[in-house]
Amino acid sequence: MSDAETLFERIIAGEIPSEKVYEDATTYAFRDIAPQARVHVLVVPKKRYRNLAELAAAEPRLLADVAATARKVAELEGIAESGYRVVFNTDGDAGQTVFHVHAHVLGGEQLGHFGR
Ligand code: DGP
Repeated sequence: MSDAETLFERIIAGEIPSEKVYEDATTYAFRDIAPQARVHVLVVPKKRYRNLAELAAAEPRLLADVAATARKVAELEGIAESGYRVVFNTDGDAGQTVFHVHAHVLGGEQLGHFGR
């Protein structure tokens, strides 16, 4: 992977503004700029991996941190009881656009079934 900073590294560093929802030592959560549901928050590990597969293989404990932050975001946003969706778009057919692994936390309304 190139050493060039990704968009999300610049957001984590505060070089690009974002609407922070939660932050801890290893993860950062902020609102998606183009929300696809009433609640749409992105959770990123501060350390960059390209996608879920690379994160899971290299640092499963950091993946667990991302999952814990997704749960924390759901609690903070008041959707933990009503239900929510967590999505990791991974490479081409999934339409991943930012190659710094991130979980989409979606909810706050009845979500349509996903697929094509
Ligand atoms: P993906 O397609 O899974 O790689 O998701 C990337 C998401 O990042 C997409 O839903 C839009 C969001 N996004 C892109 N640029 C920005 C930005 O500058 N700020 C914020 N908050 N979100 C962004």
